[in-house]
Amino acid sequence: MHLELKLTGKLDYERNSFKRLTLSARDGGSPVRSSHVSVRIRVTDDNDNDPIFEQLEYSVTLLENLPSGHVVSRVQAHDADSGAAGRIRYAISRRNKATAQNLVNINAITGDVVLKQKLDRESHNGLRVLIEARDSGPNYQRVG
Ligand SMILES: [Ca+2]
Ligand SMILES: [Ca+2]
Ligand SMILES: [Ca+2]
Repeated sequence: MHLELKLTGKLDYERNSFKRLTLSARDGGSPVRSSHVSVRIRVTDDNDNDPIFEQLEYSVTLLENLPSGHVVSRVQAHDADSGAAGRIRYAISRRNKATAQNLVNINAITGDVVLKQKLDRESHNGLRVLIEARDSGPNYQRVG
């Protein structure tokens, strides 16, 4: 006997990584004779979730002349995938203006944003810094 199973929808590892089906076959005899078979489906994880920041915007007010090395803020993102596909690395975006790129560094793992130079109210007031989170999986997702 030949049996073909077709997917009628998308499998989602995050919702259900394991499925079990029981199939039965019966003949047309009298009495009916039947048997059952169980099919187990294991779903593996695809990198289908982007890292998502806890906040869309982080806002800090700082006193000028703070020393370099001062931790300005900590950003956090989450990624629903497992393994490398959910492991997040942070970076200061290359799309930032030079002033922002020269002013802060970010710890790729903790998300700590650290001053690289002393703050100057006259040149750094109202500065915006764009931070990226990306996962480490294949076909990584980058989110600004
Ligand atoms: Ca999914
Ligand atoms: Ca996934
Ligand atoms: Ca991911």
